Amino acid sequence: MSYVDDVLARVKKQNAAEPEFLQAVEEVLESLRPVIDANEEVYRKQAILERICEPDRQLKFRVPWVDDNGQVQVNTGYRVQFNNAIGPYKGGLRLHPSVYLGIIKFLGFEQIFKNSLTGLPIGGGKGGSDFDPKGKSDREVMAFCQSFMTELCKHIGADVDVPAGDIGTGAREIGFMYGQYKRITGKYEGVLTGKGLSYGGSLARTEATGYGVLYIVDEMLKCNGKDIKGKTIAISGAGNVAIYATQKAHQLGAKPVTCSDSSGWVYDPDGIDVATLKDVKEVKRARLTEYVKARPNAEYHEGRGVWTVKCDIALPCATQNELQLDDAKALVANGCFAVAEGANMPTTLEATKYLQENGILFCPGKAANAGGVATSALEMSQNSERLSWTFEEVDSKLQGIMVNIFHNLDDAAKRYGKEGDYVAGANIAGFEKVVDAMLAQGVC
Ligand code: NDP
Ligand code: 2IT
Repeated sequence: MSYVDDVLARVKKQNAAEPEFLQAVEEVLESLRPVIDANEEVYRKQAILERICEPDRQLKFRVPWVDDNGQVQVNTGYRVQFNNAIGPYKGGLRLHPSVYLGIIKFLGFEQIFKNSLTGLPIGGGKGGSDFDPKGKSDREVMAFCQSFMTELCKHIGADVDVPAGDIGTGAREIGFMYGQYKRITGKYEGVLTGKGLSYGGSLARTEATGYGVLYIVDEMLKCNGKDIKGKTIAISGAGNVAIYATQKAHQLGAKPVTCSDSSGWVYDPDGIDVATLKDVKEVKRARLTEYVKARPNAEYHEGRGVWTVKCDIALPCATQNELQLDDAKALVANGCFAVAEGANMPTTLEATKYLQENGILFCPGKAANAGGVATSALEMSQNSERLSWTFEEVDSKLQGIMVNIFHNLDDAAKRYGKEGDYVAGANIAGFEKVVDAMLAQGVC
């Protein structure tokens, strides 16, 4: 058996109950085959793939907190510190009832390669809890965040592991966690990113992931002789990534016409109105039925279906495996020509294969949504030098990083005879830097 097949079999056996983690590993290892084949002897002897697929450590802990009725609630907290070959562990905290170890491991694994692609010195990690912030009072969210950080603070630090936001963790949660970290450790340091502007946050971090998706799509289209101006875009999700992807799409002259949440989706033929969407989701924290009340031409549909809308470009920005084979078929049939993943692993393996085989320009999440973590790394730099940069400075660095990522993955794909396969390109380019650092640092 080839080295890749050996390791895949081992990972499948050891992690059989974690389908999302296996999916992420399979995608990466399959596309690394040409690199591994070219270096098989060294990599096998050094057990590079076994080491990269096994987290440095996985923390799992009890998070007890008291609800508004005086009842004690218990959630499970996680932090997976996956790989710090090129920098301190870095990655978000997901708060969602679906969270279990397999979700955090898949996200942490993806983060290794994504963070490497940014060109900045950050390793891969991820954390979170099965706590659901939806429907909780601010006091309950604070109680949870304080309890979560009471344990997590023992394992993180500005030069050790720097968590940030993800699904369910926004500015409010980061603020509560930062306050608790400071209170317990006495340290005022850049231990979290996505902080508020009054206490060390970076301008443009809130917008960065969504803006970054559009910057890389713009570059991908340009390099393929196309223009984003005037294109219709279908976007899923209605959270941080989706909102700012929508905003930047408008700014670049495209027309984003959809958004969605876990209950249903909206089609707005006049183009999604960002101010209304922000009011519904960021201020009222309400369902999308509220959006259509304010926009009479818009339609609300229960359940899934956002990918049935006719569009030129599709940007899945909600969650894993939300774009499946049937959705991919509908997109192709409707003339869509580009897909970029704002979310982490939103496209199933079969759907990705179908899209690529049908000539769709497909930009994978570890490249397309890397603008968020890249700007987090810029927040870390500003914290270290105790300065803050202007919005324009951060935004222009972000643009440069996204354009650079695209060319790195384009070049890596070409070097291995896989021109236009940006999934392979992203995995190869991300892997090369990490493996170089691992080999240089010896067996660890
Ligand atoms: P938010 O919590 O701000 O928004 C998530 C959105 O996705 C909400 O509209 C939510 O709907 C929807 N959603 C979540 N889970 C599901 C589900 N199971 N089914 C259907 N819809 C769902 O999160 P973000 O926007 O920050 O994150 C979105 C994606 O982007 C995630 O995959 C995240 O890992 C990824 N990402 C985020 C980055 C960031 O900087 N925030 C950086 C890079 C990637 P509802 O409110 O109904 O749950
Ligand atoms: O998936 C991701 O890259 C994030 N949730 C952002 C991580 C970060 O550290 O900013």
